Amino acid sequence: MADFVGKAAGLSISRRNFIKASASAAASLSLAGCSNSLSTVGVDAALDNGEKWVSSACWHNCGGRCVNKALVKDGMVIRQKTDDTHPDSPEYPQHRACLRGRSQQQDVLGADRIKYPLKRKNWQPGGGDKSLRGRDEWERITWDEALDYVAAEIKKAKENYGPQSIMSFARTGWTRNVLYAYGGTTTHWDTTSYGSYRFPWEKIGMGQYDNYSVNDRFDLKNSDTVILVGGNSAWSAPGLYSYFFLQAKKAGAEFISVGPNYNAIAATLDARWIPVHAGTDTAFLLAVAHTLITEDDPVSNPLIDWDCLNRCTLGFDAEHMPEGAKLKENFKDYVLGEYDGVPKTAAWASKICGTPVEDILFYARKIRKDNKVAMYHDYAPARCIGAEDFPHIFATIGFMTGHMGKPGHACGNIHKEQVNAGPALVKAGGSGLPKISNPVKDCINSPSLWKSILDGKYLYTGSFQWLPGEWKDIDIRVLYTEDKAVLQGLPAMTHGIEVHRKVDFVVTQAFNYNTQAKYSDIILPVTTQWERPGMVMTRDKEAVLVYSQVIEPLYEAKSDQWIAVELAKRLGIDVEQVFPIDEKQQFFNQIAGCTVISEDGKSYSPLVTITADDIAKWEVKGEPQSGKIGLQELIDRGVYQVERHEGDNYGYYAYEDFIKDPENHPLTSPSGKFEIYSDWKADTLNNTGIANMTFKPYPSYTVAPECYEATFSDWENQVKGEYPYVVTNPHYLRRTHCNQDNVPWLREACHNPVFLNRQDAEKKGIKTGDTVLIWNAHGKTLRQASVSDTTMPGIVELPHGRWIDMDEKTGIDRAGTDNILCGPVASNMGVSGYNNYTCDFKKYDGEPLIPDHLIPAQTAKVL
Ligand SMILES: Nc1nc2c(c(=O)[nH]1)N[C@H]1C(S)=C(S)[C@@H](COP(=O)(O)OP(=O)(O)OC[C@H]3O[C@@H](n4cnc5c(=O)[nH]c(N)nc54)[C@H](O)[C@@H]3O)O[C@H]1N2
Ligand SMILES: Nc1nc2c(c(=O)[nH]1)N[C@H]1C(S)=C(S)[C@@H](COP(=O)(O)OP(=O)(O)OC[C@H]3O[C@@H](n4cnc5c(=O)[nH]c(N)nc54)[C@H](O)[C@@H]3O)O[C@H]1N2
Ligand code: SF4
Ligand SMILES: [Mo]
Repeated sequence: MADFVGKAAGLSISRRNFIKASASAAASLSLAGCSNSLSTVGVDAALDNGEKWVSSACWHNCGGRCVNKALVKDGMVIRQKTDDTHPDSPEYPQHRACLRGRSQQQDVLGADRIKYPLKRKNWQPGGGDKSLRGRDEWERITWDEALDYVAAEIKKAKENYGPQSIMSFARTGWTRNVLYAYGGTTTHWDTTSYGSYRFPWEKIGMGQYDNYSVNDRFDLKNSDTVILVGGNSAWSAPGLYSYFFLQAKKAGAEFISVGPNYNAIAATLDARWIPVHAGTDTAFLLAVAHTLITEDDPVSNPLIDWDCLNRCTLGFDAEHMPEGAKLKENFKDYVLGEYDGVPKTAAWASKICGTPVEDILFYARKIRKDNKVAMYHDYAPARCIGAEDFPHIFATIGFMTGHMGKPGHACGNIHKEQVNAGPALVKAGGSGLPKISNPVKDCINSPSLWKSILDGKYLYTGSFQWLPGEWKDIDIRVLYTEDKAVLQGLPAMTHGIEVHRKVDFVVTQAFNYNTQAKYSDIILPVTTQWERPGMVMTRDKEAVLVYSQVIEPLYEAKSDQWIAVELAKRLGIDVEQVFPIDEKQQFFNQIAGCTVISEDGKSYSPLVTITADDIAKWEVKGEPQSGKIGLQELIDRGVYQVERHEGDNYGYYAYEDFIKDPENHPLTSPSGKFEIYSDWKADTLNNTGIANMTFKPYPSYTVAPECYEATFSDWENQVKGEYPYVVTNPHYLRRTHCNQDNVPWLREACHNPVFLNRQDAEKKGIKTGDTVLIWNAHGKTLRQASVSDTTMPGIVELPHGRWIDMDEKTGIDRAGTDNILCGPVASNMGVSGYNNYTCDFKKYDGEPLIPDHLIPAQTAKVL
């Protein structure tokens, strides 16, 4: 198999053409789906002998799910393409891949693939020289040796210190299931994508994260105004989401973008920019509420939808308080300053959020009840320390102005594909594997995870339960990482590295030499999804993707499940209990279980026609069934998509029934209404002990431990402190988190600078291209500057996910790694402050950085 990669070097896409194409895509919109130039269907008519297009997975956690195909000849990939299964149209759009999907071949066939099981040179059972983790050399070992070592270390930890001394990190969790069956492991809980939306907001009547809180995509064009509060779909949700916005733009909608930068989607849609410091949206929206309350006149200037507010909510004013409220306070009087003497005026908010007063007034007047407005947010504003009340105030504003439940009006989240909200029209089947539960209850909140392990104690608040905090001892001995990037992806990486050099044993399953692998003792090489039987993934609500095996496993790589099974055998676990069926059967079950909605929009029936011959050919267990597409046709197409048309039965308006008739269609809160006042919320947040902030039962403004206000040493007199800038971590076009960071084409197309505001940079004599040192109390990192006016003054945008490159002598990371600077700081809900931690920066006087694409790929040095 070794010459596979040599052969693949002759891929027929030229690097120059790829870079040219993807750089211009990045500059304009970054997503293939928005250009109509690629609407040719059936371009592969003239395939050479032996060539075959195979539907190839793009499986990372980006939010998109696109059609990617690999042209395979003699077992080798020679080209990629995207969706040409049908002509493109707004009603029935193609699912075109972005630049990352189209470069997947460079990830799968990368120089950094782990070829064999590896053992760190200075590792000995028990740890060896642990300080060399992350900088040691590697020795090739056999699979038997590797698995025996891993099993022995796990057994030792469990026997000597209990199963809670093993910490497992996994997304899918095949090996984790084995470890659960073996006695369990400590885990962590992380608000990740959702920030403060991870809270059970359904208890006050809101949908929780990733619910369908807005309308079907066909309704977008009915809005006159579309507001995006912290969303940049052009980078962070490639695929159809931006394409849907373009349809609304064509239909005449005006766009407004609220956030700390004028981002790519705002520019594409020619949106009006309302600048808001990161982490201060709650203050901004409180001032919007103040403006609505003080300017509203039901007759001469109707801004507020009093009918909606009075029928559907509790806690807005003294006349609509919930029974038994502990605090005799209501939202309206708080906003007017009745309790603290501070009216939450536009001038008050402007000092906090940096938004000009006239922009706040403009926003409030624009969302008046009679305008057709869709107010959307992605979760970036919720991924801030102290963003606890952002979801509550966002929905409160929606109910105040009545923008929900009817055509053209919406208020809610549009994370990933959720801008096309409503129940899925086509669904994937389950794999048929059993769920294994974890007997160990220890579960640590992410921001404090590494520090807790170093300290040997942590604050237990349950797993996403926000229980009253209780300190517990913890003694972690083994770190087992599967398909998560915890060292790279969690806050406080400096502590993370210390932890990785402290524990007895670190093992990682990895296909490339990523950060987790680098800081391990044993690396178990896994196959990528291109080397496995296949998988079904869902896309937006209109499609399922079916990916097939593209190539044979490279080198000695094995699937995660194979590893899990082998480990189970060594740990004495009954394999049948954890993996009663093999990977091919699991793939088959996912396909056979796909269901599709009927044209009346009511019932679901099997999607795929499966014959007795198919079952025999696949050598799986199953029953013949009839559906809308044959098994082989589905495999060949790689996608099944429900065709939409205006007036079809798949429309959806969030909150429609509730707004029309709240008594008979109650929300999920105890009162059945949307609770602007909730004692449960305040009590839960105020008792976690994670931080000492005090929250009110209604949305209010609170100052967080690290945030914009913390950039001042004297807030009253506006004197800046030691770390005068706020950092945000945009999810960057070049990567999905840390995935594909090493792909040469992507590195050349997207340079991964730190984005700085022009005035801020000029004050420090920094120009675009200069190497900049960025630092704070948690660490130091370097990046090349990109200076412009699209970043607000006071904001430093450091793209998320760059693989660490720590200079051990200086303690400076040369990669611009976000979590070197993002520290172990959280507010009461345990939200990671990915978008509002503080820093300072200056022009670096050491050796300047060279562009990432000129740096050789990070590979394991095998002796
Ligand atoms: N500072 C900062 N930190 C952040 C964020 C931020 O904005 N700022 N964003 C946060 C968010 S929103 C999220 S969702 C998280 C994401 O955090 P993670 O989910 O941990 O991030 P990924 O980079 O997707 O990690 C996936 C890892 O699994 C590996 N992998 C992929 N496929 C396979 C496979 O089949 N088998 C095995 N064994 N390994 C595989 C990849 O190589 C990669 O190392 O990061 C969070 N971290
Ligand atoms: N290319 C790429 N796509 C991805 C990912 C990736 O890593 N790379 N990750 C995927 C995942 S798991 C996630 S969670 C999503 C994340 O998706 P998003 O939350 O949309 O991603 P971000 O890029 O962090 O932020 C979007 C915009 O919000 C702005 N913003 C940041 N902080 C604030 C704030 O406090 N208030 C306001 N109003 N705006 C703010 C940012 O400046 C940015 O322009 O992306 C998904 N898609
Ligand atoms: S990275 Fe995401 S958006 Fe890009 S092709 Fe893959 S699935 Fe689609
Ligand atoms: Mo995320």
